[in-house]
Amino acid sequence: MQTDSSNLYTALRAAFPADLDSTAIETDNGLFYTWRDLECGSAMLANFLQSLDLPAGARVAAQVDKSVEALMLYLATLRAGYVFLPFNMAYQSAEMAYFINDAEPAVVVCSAANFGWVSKLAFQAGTPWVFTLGDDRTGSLLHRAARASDQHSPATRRADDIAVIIYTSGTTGRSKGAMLTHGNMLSNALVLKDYWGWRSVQQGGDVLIHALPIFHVHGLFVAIHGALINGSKMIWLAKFDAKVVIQHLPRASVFMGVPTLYVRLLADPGLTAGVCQNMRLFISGSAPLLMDTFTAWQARTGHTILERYGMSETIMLTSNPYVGERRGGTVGLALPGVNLRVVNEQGQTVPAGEIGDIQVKGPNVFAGYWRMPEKTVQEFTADGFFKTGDVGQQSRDGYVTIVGRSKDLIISGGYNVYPAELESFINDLPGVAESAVVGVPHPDFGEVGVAVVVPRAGVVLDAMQILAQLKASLANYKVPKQCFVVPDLPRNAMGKVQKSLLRAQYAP
Ligand code: MCA
Ligand code: AMP
Repeated sequence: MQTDSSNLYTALRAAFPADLDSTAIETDNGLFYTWRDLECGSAMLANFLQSLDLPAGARVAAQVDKSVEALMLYLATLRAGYVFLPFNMAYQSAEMAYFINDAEPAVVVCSAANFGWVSKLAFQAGTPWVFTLGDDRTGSLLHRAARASDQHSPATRRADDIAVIIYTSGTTGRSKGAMLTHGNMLSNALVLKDYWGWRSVQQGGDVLIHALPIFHVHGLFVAIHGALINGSKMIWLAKFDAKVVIQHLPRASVFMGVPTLYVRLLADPGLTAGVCQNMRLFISGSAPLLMDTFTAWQARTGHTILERYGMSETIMLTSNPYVGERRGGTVGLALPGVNLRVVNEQGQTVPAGEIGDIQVKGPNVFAGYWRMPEKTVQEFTADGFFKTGDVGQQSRDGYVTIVGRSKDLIISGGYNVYPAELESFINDLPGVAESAVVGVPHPDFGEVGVAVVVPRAGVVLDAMQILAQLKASLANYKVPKQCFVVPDLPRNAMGKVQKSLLRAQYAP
């Protein structure tokens, strides 16, 4: 097959160090993977996927634990020219049923423990192939790929070909699959390579501590593309654990985390300036970093966290500078190539310092929502700007501050929780008249959900039972941390539930 540099894998591969036998990834359970392992392992998986004779544009879905082999599956999907769909392991059957029916993947890869229910859903939806992959190099996927060749030329792909679909829950109704292209991801990775001053192997190289999940933009694209396109080694942690991160900090130079990770690291007395002395850069994003965390980190480690802002639909949009002022409480400046504006309700750009809706345009902005052309049109302005749903302001010197969201969304420990999804589930429970879910501040997760539920006349509801029912059906991080049964919800003159009053009432 012909090679084409628009395939993202080709660009990542071109950045691998000359010494392919040097370590690319060191895991927290003592495994070492070389660059050659990444190249050959992903080649074998790509050859295996291609041997299945999948149709053009076939989707390969993965709901697996974090492992280097799961990363190879992602790289293999890029190489083979198919479309990758990563899913959170926390999703339960109703959530996965929706995604599988909507995306119609040709291949589903799941854990052996979930094979029973995932394969049933997949086969019902018409998926011909279901394989398993464990986090300990077990499972039918590796078994089947073991005899494939370890030589593979990336499939020809254009910059505007879809590489990945990331599902983001909807503020109303159904989850939407954001389609990201090879070009979206490559342009963003190249911008961040320069903007964050990644060091080439000749400059001594960088070492990234990878402690995030790999089914979201942050862990999969920002962190992994960042390391690969700079030929930088990763210290790969299966799960975030503050003690394990601190233990590895002296050998690392870059760390990326959601604010909860910084809060948890600060809570550990082992975090000192000494263990950070070889560190070059701490990056935070996915949720607002509190000023307290920003200043406490500076005081404890001597490092200023660099905060940046992005979305599944756009990858990274803004960043505080690597060289220059990292202004706490802001998400920095629009990245090179990103056209960002703050507009009022009429769609006019507001003067510096005024609050409005953030809209963006650039090579990083996604190609649209999977099979939702009308929704896609709604989310763009007539002149091609994407409406982020974030509300903010931009200072005279370009720094962006996010002050809120026009979308009803709770960001809890870096995961998005959509009140509409929870409310619809709760409203369907027997005896429930209506409900509202709001986000309240939380010292560890930043924000968590609280459910406020009104029973039907004459019904006595048990708040704990409501939470148990949610837990039995939905991903655990979505479950509100508290539930209150009340006689009615506060409404304004238009009859709309006043969530701001509930937030104030139920904040701790
Ligand atoms: C776990 N729990 C949570 C969360 N995580 N509750 C609320 N919010 C959460 N984020 C609950 C579980 O339901 C469980 O409760 C209990 O905590 C323990 O679960 P466990 O999985 O052991 O928790 P953990 O290992 O301590 O996980 C916390 C975490 C994790 C490390 C902060 O949530 C995490 O990795 N967050 C990062 C998410 C991320 O990568 N986001 C990037 C999105 P119970 O026992 O009661 O069930 S990408 C993005 O937003 C963009 C575009 C961007 O800008 O980056
Ligand atoms: P997602 O749907 O997971 O892509 O989440 C994207 C949303 O996360 C954005 O629209 C913002 O609301 C939020 N977000 C990402 N980074 C930051 C940040 N640094 N500060 C505040 N909010 C952020």
